[in-house]
Amino acid sequence: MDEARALLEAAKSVLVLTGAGVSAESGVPTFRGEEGLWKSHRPEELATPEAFRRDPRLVWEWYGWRRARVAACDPNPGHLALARMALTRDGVTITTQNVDGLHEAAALEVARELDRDPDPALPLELHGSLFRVRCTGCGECYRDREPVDASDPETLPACRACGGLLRPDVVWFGEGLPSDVLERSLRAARGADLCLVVGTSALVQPAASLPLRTRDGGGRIVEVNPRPTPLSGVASAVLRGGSGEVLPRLLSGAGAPGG
Ligand code: BJW
Ligand code: ZN
Repeated sequence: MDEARALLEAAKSVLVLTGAGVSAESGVPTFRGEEGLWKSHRPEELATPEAFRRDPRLVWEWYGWRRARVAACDPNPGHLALARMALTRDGVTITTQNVDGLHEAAALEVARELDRDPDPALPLELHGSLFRVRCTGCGECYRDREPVDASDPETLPACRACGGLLRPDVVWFGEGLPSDVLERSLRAARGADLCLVVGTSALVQPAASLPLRTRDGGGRIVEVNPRPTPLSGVASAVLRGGSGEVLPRLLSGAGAPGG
């Protein structure tokens, strides 16, 4: 903890990379591991464009269920501590693999409390959002939090512009990440003195290689995760524990400008 704090205090620019584990203490299931979402659903059945083409009803059933579950969750002390850091010191970028919107909710909550603009704490969403849809016909993309009726192919969400079938605006296996978001994340990773990696198994590319960009540029890596990952061996400090408990301790007093 002392080593991690010192690295954080010395850093002028910090990239925070988060994964499903940062939302675990909010009640959002992770993907892999004992309680993971993949336990009951094989990824190749549900999180690929082929699966959606084959059975859009099944895929929407899963996403509808996840939307409803996430909509009932709130940011936890880990999200709030990250948002507070991003709003009270310069040079912090949060980039997330999560599609649950909880970093954004935390940014809005802390910005309101501090009477600031939430922008510096809004995350770059590498894998899209559960609460955005994209039309498979005309490409229109918009925010949408409506409950999904996936009981029948006829009731699936339809585009307000052309009536075409909508899909969740998330990134499935084999699809490219949104290029602007990826580009900004890569730039932030290359320029960071410190990459704080929180709650990701670091198995899914290209997100998992962002911390290595920081290291290749001479920066350091700090990991927060109860379990080892492929990044643990290259991290300068590893904090084993849940991020809802570890981050508030790590980041208390991290509001001072870096340097
Ligand atoms: C806690 C905790 C607590 C628990 N506190 N922590 C290079 C090499 C090999 C393969 C590839 C490669 N490049 C691309 C690939 C293929 C593929 C890939 O990476 N495959 C690997 C699995 C081998 N990548 C892709 O296909 C990507 N696309 C791509 O690269 O396209 C290239 C291209 C270019 C040009 C044209 C076309 C293509 C896309 C990847 C998309 C991933 N999508 C998903 C689904 C998103 C939508 C949805 O949510 O449904 O994203 S998969 C899923 O995994 C989801 C997650 O964001 C992602 C990462 O998971 P994450 O967040 O790490 O969660 P878990 O569950 O794995 O881990 C949780 C962690 O939390 C654990 O470590 C716990 O210990 C910890 N934890 N409690 C802190 N309280
Ligand atoms: Zn359309």
